[in-house]
Amino acid sequence: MEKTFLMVKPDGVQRNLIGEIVSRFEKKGYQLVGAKLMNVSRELAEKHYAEHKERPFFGELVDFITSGPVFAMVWQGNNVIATARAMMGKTNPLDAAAGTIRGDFATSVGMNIIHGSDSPESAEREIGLWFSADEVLSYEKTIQRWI
Ligand code: DAT
Ligand code: MG
Repeated sequence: MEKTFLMVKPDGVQRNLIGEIVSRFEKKGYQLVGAKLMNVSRELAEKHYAEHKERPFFGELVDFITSGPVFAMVWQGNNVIATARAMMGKTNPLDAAAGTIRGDFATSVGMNIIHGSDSPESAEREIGLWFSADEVLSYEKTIQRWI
């Protein structure tokens, strides 16, 4: 079953949006298989955002993601990587449609509430970076046959 890495960023944690965000993915029919509230080291932040290291905003991005606790998650389900991205909305919240997480809760690209893996390759890399194998669970939910 497809898995993705999602993270409520420090702004989302401070703004009490963990429950709202978890609820959206639960209600959609996705299954939470790993989760932890954690502080992020600069080393982990720099590895996570390595693809952006030449961008002018890289320093700010690392400062922001290490500025307070994040809620890191692994979610599982049908087409979860692309569908979670659609549920998040565009990177710039001002371009994100109403009804998406960024469209509903954010106004600045620097503080856009949530991260989600953008491809199967990044999902595999990011799950491996943020979670050890024993922190990602495999369990049955009887409701799954209705989804
Ligand atoms: P996404 O988070 O939608 O995958 P991304 O991978 O292009 O977007 O960028 C990672 C994060 O970097 C993004 O969530 C917010 C920040 N960011 C992107 N473009 C930015 C910009 N032009 N100015 C400031 N921060 C930016
Ligand atoms: Mg990205």
